[in-house]
Amino acid sequence: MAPLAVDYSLYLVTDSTPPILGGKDLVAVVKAAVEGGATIVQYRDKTSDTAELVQIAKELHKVTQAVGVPLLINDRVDVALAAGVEGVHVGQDDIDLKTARKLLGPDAIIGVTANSLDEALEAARDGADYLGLGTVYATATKENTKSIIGTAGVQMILTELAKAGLDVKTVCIGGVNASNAQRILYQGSAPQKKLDGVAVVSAIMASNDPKQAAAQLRKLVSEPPPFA
Ligand code: TZP
Ligand code: MG
Repeated sequence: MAPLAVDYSLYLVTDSTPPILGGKDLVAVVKAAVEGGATIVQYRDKTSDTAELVQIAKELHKVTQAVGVPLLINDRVDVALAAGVEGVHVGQDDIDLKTARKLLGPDAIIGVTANSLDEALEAARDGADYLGLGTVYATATKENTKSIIGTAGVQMILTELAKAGLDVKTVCIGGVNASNAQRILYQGSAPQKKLDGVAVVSAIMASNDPKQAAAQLRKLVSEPPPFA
């Protein structure tokens, strides 16, 4: 299991594609984001080749290590091992969780995408450190998202995980931004956070001021919404 101290509250997932990153520099954006308040980072890159992935992951790791923020790699256990980062995030079509754990060891942070209750229960039982629940809201950032589960779907999965006595961290992803982050995180019944964090791509990566965007989101996820 991952170290207890992992803070999932503002989880940044990177995107290097022009519609999101624009002409900005990936490493500079991640540096600004972690300085602004992102608490954990996933390097997600579906286009670079393996050598490039390892090279970029090492550059990102320098930036995240400087502020004590964990770096995970999307999909690729081999890249995570080569770059010496803290963990991976795998989807349902990637390497299975048990194999990833065997390769990375007990201290690695391993997260799994869960789109349904069954996927969430299985990943939690198999020892995922956290679940990425979603897609919460429709988003232009990822094509072919399996299904939109909404906050009701997230709430249902959280309730069933608790009933099953499964202690796993949770974040949700898909269409999260400064206008809805608090509501999603606290699910309308503050002061208790219902999820451990929110994961965002465009809300930070597409911003012209990623440091400020991260700082604003961090502030929002760190306090209950005023209507609660
Ligand atoms: N997985 C489910 S939705 C998504 C991923 C990687 C993209 C979320 O992007 P955004 O810009 O935060 O809506
Ligand atoms: Mg994947």
